[in-house]
Amino acid sequence: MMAAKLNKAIGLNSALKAEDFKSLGKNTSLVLLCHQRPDGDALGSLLGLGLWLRSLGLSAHLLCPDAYPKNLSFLPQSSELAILEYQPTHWESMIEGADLVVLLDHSRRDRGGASAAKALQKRTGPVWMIDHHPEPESFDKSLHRISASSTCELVCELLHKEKLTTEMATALMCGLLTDTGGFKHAVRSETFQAAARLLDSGVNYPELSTQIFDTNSLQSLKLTGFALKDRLQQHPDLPLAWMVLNHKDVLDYKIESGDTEGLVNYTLSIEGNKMGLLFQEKDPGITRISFRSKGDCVVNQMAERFFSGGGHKNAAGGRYEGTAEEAEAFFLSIISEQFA
Ligand SMILES: [Mn+2]
Repeated sequence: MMAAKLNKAIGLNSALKAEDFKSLGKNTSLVLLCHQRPDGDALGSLLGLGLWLRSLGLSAHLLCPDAYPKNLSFLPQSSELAILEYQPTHWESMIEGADLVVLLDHSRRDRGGASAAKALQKRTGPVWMIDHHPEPESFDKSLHRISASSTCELVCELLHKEKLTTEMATALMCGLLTDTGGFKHAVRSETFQAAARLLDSGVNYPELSTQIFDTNSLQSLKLTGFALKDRLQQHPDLPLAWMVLNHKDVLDYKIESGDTEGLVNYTLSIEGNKMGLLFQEKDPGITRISFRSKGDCVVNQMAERFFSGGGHKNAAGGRYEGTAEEAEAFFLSIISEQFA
């Protein structure tokens, strides 16, 4: 009885299957929604699942809360993605009134931004969810596994018996590649099984990997050089390195979102390190912090407890009200106990 109650509370008694989508009537109005500041996995799962639904003859709206990074606009059919914040009233009423809403790559109703959260709250119809982030809310149906590398891997699981076109497979491979940093972390055997199947569905892997990873601008590469030379610090006693980009750095290097993508990973590439951080003060007095870690070194709890953030065990984000240097000093004051 207890177990059944618990399962109901976390939505495990209603595992989402491909058949659930296939049994929808052709006139069903569907909205697929990813999380704010969408990344490769958010867009990949949105397009991968969305294109498959359309191949069934269903008309699915593929919705991002806000604009996606330019370097992902190569994804097949990305012009089909709608941006909620460009037409908030229209999309809020769509989220509220659609026959079915599916959340992708997030499992808490506030992760799609305030506008989507408001509409989801008013909504009385079903909401389904496919995601791999910890601590999901309850949904009418869901496919949720923290152990999965990516939401795209879960979409592959959902569609394991379905035929995938090259476009669907390319979108899904994008999520596998980006959420694992090029198959470097968070992988399990199912990840490679999914990747093998996507390759067999026609993905041009060298081209895709170039489009995803070889996208530095000259400016962002020079910023990387500066950050490595002048801003990278190693803790004297702990397996930990970090970089601080203050507001002056942001202005000097004209840092835009995307320019610092991947920068934090250098902190973990130092032999023996288990944790790495990047502090960035994009707006004066507000510092965003990226946390990365390896193995059993967990960062999402710290991000949540001290930096109003969250995320995965080994990759999280947060913020601090203060300059980058103040955020750094606060972090250093609390960090010893994390390694105690
Ligand atoms: Mn993801």
